[in-house]
Amino acid sequence: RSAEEEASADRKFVLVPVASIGCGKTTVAYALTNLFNWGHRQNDNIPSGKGPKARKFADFCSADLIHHPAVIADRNNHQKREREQLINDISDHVPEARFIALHYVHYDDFDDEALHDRIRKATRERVFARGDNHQTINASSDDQSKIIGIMEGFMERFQPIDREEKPDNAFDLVIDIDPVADSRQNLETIVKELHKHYPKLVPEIPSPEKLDNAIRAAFEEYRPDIKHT
Ligand code: IDP
Repeated sequence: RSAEEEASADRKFVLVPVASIGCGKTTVAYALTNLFNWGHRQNDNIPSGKGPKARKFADFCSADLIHHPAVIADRNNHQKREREQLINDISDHVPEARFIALHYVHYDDFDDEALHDRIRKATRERVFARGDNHQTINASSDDQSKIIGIMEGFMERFQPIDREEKPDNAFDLVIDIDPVADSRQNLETIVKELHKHYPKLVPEIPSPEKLDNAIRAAFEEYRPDIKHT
């Protein structure tokens, strides 16, 4: 293909959060969808049933790319094997897809334990404030220690992005974001980075008022579609 064809080719983007529970993934995903009308797939909304759930999740993401330039693959993707599965399964259907990581940084090469404590504090506070407004975690009725246990599991299994090695070297771009920061701030970081690297996808940075409104609407809309018992 000529350089011109390459430049005008339809690009398809998959935004891949890499996170633990309570980092604000779904809130930011709603806000991005409000701003840009992209696809948004929530792993927690896929009923378990016949066939592997991970494959179904990837297939739904691929399907969204038929009508949207971008989709947010909303699950924790905190392990390399999950990222590899997602990238491989979507690429099978959408070979031109480009992958962008929304990396909620859990390791900073400085004092990881102190960082983990800050993340624990912030995410627990958010999850317990969320109460039962979630598909699988009922923070006000379930035993607190059980929920803390589930959240710890994600923290312990978390594998940071390694840009040099497979599978993370398949990411076109890695956007580092702060799990402890407000979702409003993280939204702005993401939008600015996307605008800088993909001006066709994000032709202009929305005004501060638009970013505020998108986050406010995300908090209001935040109601799980289905509830697992
Ligand atoms: P997750 O998808 O990463 O698990 P969310 O469900 O988006 O995280 O957020 C967890 C809870 O924290 C939700 O109740 C959400 O409304 C709340 N939350 C998200 N971002 C913020 C924030 O910036 N400040 C306060 N609460 C927030």
